[in-house]
Amino acid sequence: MEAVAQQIAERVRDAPMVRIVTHIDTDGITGGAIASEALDRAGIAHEVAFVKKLDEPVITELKRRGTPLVWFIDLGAGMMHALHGLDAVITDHHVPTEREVPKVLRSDLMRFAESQDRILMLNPHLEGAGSDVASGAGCAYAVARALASTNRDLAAVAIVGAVGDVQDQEFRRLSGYNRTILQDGIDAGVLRAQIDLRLFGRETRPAYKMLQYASDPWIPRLSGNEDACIAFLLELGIDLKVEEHWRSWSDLDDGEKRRVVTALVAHMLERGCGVKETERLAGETYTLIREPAGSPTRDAKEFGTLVNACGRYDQPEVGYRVCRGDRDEFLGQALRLLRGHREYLVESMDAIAEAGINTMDAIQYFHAADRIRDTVVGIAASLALNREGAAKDLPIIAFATADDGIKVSARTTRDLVARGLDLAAVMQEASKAVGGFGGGHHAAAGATIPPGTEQKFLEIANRIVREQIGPSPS
Ligand SMILES: [Mn+2]
Repeated sequence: MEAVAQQIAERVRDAPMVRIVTHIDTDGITGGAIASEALDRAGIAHEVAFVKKLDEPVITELKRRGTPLVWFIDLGAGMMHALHGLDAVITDHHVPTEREVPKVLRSDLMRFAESQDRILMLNPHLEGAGSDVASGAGCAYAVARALASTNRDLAAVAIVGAVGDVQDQEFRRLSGYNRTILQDGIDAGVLRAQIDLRLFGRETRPAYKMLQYASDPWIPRLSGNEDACIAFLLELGIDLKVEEHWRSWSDLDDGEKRRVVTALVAHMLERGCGVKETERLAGETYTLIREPAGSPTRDAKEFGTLVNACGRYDQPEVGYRVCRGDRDEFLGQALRLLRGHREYLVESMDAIAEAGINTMDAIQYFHAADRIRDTVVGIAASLALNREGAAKDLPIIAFATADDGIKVSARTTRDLVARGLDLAAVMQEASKAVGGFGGGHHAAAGATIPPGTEQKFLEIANRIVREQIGPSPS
């Protein structure tokens, strides 16, 4: 790994000018911040550009500009075939589209390949590893680390990128190269990893709110029920408030936390939750220990959500500035964007209620048209699926209008994935059939399709889902 990153670092060090091109999600923004910080520290001239996706027009423009070296982060792997003629390095963890990766030079945890052009790529897939062993930010961090060992403090932001890409979700802890990054961060005194409740909002939400918004796992009678959450904690003798301050989960002492976790486990098991589901309450959590207690940048998951809100509303630079250390103007702006995002989600739920959720025999769907922006429709679909009273036995498919067609987002539960549902395959196949493209993960996937093909797309998706999961057990 180190040797691989070293070669990219040398390439970067020799360049008179580097153009960083990165994605607008948390992973891309954190990766851009790591790369830029490392280049600044090394005195290497560079610029940072954020793109929603890397497509032909973006690549054509990069070629036209003739920048000495382009550094792609969290993207590029899917466009290898279109990059000929560019001088570029790629730190990405997406599946490379070009199968015949030209000349593999090294075998390590990750491999580094050199194509006929001067394109170097660092990507876990070249080693047969999955996407989850490192994020785009993590791959960028590897290069930063190779530029100077003193860049280990950047591990904190790299972990925010990994968590932002939910790489800790499946196993409730990070794995692969992410663990090397984590250890670097611990050694550098910027990170702490500990087993704790995994629910969102450990630092900034009142503890009862954290329970109320629990969705992974869903806690029967508590999720979505404010009064029940307050009563639950009061019965355990937890003080909810100290003077005017609502205590967050991080404000509770170890004894209080133990009491709550023990009671939550019993609560879930008594209400028929499986052991596997109940276990999801706890997992490894990541704290940026140099950030002040109670701040939105202290917990990696909360930090990631903050940064993501910036990208979703076309302000990736704001999140980027926060990642670069701004705790003043840009943090304020980022918090406003996050608040706006939460309000937008509430409005999105209203838009879904108005549009209505329709049902086919194997799927459910809604069409938000231009009422929900394409960068948010996926979360809106998740929320609609996780709402009290929602039908969880069918995957949900959502449509929204985008610049380049109709954006499709699909979400489902872990239960259906366990029964064989693979939404990535559904999105890929159904979109291809109507002249679009798509992919993603088993439980969360997306596509872009030409306007007017929605009905045909739905029919095909419905058929594939039926084939994957078979007849309903009921
Ligand atoms: Mn990523």
